[in-house]
Amino acid sequence: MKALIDGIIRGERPSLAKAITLLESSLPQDRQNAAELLRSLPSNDRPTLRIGVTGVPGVGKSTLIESLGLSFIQDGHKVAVLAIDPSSTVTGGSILGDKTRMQQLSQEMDAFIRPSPSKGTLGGLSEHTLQLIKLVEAAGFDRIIVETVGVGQSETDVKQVCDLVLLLTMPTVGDELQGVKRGIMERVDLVVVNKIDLYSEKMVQAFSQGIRQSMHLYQQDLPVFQVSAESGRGMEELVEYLRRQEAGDRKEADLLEFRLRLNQLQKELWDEMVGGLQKEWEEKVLQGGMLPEEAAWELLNTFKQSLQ
Ligand SMILES: Nc1nc2c(ncn2[C@@H]2O[C@H](COP(=O)(O)OP(=O)(O)OP(=O)(O)O)[C@@H](O)[C@H]2O)c(=O)[nH]1
Ligand SMILES: [Mg+2]
Repeated sequence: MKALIDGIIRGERPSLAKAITLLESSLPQDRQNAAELLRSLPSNDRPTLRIGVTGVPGVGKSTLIESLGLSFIQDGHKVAVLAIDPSSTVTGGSILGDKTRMQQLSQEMDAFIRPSPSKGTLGGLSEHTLQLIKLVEAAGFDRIIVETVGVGQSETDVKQVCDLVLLLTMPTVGDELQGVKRGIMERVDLVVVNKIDLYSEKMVQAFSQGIRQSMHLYQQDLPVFQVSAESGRGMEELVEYLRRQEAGDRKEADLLEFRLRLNQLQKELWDEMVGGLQKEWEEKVLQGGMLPEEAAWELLNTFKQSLQ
């Protein structure tokens, strides 16, 4: 364990990979080691910035993140990208799509890209996202970008663990404003209009104006940027803005972590308890000495007596 932690602190990839496997494993022994690992990770004293990027599928999140990531690396930062992949909920595994899409970034020494399955327990975030963030921060990554598809509650979760949430959108035909709804707007910190290379200047301005107007309805005044993540147009202004941002209050993240740990602990306790007991009592039933109902009652009574 000590060797693993030292490896992580030195930012060594094999150690990081090993730790992630541990965090994502469901074997009881691994769960115990994962818990110990999380407990022993030193908290990072270098300031880190966690940026959540949310938006509907295909709006250009990965393309934007690649461009942002490369700029951060040029500034001397180490960049970790955690892509929450909702499609993998069905298959149970992560697709590698994003890794291949962020081709340039994934070749950088100072970048770490991790597609992460969304387990569904916390809406958009995988139950291990926060733990992953802590892990990469301990490994010296100081710009953490979390990619999530903006559906339903997911922004809420991103907001809980990130310092800054960026809503990515693009001009739409007609007057439907993608993602600009109450609830969502309340949980984002800046709006970025992407793919401006595909639309006329007039359309882009009208769309951005629409966003500003609906923000006013909710008494909000968030910065709105217009970019083409693909061609790089407008990216410099966005990067400049992000350079000035600092980590915010992380109370919510701490609370969430506490809740996660509690959940995990309860589950482990329960599994351990029920697992052991179940076996013993199942045998009594299977050997024909008892009916299942009798076994259940006797088990309950034994338990009650033990409390007295
Ligand atoms: N023309 C144009 N195309 C873009 C721009 N940004 C992204 N794209 C294209 O849009 C498509 C989707 O981009 P992605 O970055 O994969 O989008 P995403 O939001 O990460 O998609 P999911 O991960 O599937 O949710 C790709 O074909 C990109 O090349 C842009 O600024 N202009
Ligand atoms: Mg993507």
